[in-house]
Amino acid sequence: MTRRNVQDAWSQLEAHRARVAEIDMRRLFAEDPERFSVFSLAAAGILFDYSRHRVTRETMALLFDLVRACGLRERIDAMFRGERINPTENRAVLHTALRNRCGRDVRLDGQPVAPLVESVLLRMRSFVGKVHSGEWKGYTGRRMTDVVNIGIGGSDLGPVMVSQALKPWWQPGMRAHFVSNVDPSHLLETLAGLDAETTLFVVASKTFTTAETMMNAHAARNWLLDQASDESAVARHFVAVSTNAERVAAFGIHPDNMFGFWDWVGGRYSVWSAVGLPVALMIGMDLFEQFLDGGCAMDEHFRLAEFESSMPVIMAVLGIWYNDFWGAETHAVLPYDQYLSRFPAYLQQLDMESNGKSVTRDGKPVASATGPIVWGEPGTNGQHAFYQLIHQGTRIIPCDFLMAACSQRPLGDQHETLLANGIAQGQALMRGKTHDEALAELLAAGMGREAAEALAPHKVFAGNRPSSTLLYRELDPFTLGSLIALYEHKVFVQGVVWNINSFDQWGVELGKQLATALQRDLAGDCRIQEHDASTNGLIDTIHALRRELTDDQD
Ligand code: G6Q
Repeated sequence: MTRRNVQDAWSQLEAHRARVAEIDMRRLFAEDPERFSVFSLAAAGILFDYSRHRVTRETMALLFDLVRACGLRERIDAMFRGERINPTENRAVLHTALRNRCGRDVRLDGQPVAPLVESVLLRMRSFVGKVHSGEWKGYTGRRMTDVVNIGIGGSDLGPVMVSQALKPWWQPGMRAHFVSNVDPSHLLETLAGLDAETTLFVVASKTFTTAETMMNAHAARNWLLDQASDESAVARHFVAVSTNAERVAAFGIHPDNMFGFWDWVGGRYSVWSAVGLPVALMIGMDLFEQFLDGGCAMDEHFRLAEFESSMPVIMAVLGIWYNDFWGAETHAVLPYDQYLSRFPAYLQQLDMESNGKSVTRDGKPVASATGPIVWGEPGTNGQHAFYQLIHQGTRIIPCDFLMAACSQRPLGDQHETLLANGIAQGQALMRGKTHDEALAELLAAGMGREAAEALAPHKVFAGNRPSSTLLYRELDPFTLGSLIALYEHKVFVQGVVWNINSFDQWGVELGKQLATALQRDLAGDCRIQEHDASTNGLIDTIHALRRELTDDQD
């Protein structure tokens, strides 16, 4: 990468953006009946349709020039080779090695990584097999039926999302629960429905120091011991997933019950590691490995495809196009697939924690807008809520529609209705409805001219609003793995273009530090004066409200 080349490519795009200011997707479709085949591609079980975007062949060519100028090929190779591409934490970024199912020779500091990964997968297989066969027994000799994952952030969002997405594949009689929030109601509401004799806790924490997870894990341990009355029960009911063996042992979990991973696996990229244990406990190891296979298939596509036919690269550059050249601030992820209902939340962490940065890799202020605000909800629900703004609001909001051709749970025509709605939304965003069309519709429906003219402006849809559609046969483990890897690589490519470190997350630190300090003040009852007026005022009010409640109860 040279700064001049990047600047040239950027300037070319700015000039092009000015030339295509009036670009009109309706016209592009009318002029080119082949637009779908030109602007779509399939890889690793996913069809990606990007024909409904404000792009021409020239736009795409200039965007590919930009990623070339940014040295994308070298950066992809560096990541897969295990170079320390996370400089602020001095770490390699090798989540791809966790799903390296095609035997690439991946080394870290000269040592092969595959044997480490393989040994943990084998231990997971043995453990999962014992739980499913009933060989693994609780303190009263009963088999485990309920798995409670205790973790937060990257040690929660991946397992939650993937477990939920693969629910049709759950082993009969097994149920998964997830506790993340330090709000005690999360743990207590979860435990309320559970039987300690058949509940297995998975404490997932890379560091094993995260306050929320440790507090919940200790409380869960007490809950178990209240019923089991014997410390030895902990070994039957608690396992850990961590990189920190010492802390796990100090908690009282035997090393045999710990599943390790490594500092080269970032939290939000860790569902492929032992952090995926709750998923494996739900669907079994064979299917968990199919999930890894799907991730690997997308990795191979990303590693080997030309940029012009690389799905992650195309997704990434489209995001750059709207984010940096059209002023889009958000990106909506809209699964027409109820099993993906937690996918937007998962992507929020993946994308916003990775690319929510304002300094470059060498610590200088960035020159352009970086990561978008990612949000979304499943369709069709969103249509009855916030789609109004996407269609008729003043902002440009690129959308991803995700949908399965085949339902896991068919019921009458409902899946057809779901798909028809998903496709129609992309069509409506692209086509819009002109004033003339709106007026003609109203007149045809019998409305008088004056009333129709008054109403017509409210019925106009500007259209020309961009969306991609991701279509797959069904949401099986392989496809889900491929889908997640696709978004991971999209985020990576965008980070390369913005020249930021997508793999650290220092922005979460300050709040944690301050919370630790405030906890002491909250616990006391003294008037607080040492903070800013807002903080003092809030803490004093909490004290006063608590006094009020106590007085009322007395
Ligand atoms: C993810 C972040 C963060 C992390 C949590 C939990 O990339 O690092 O979300 O996963 O803070 O951390 P532990 O796994 O160490 O408890």
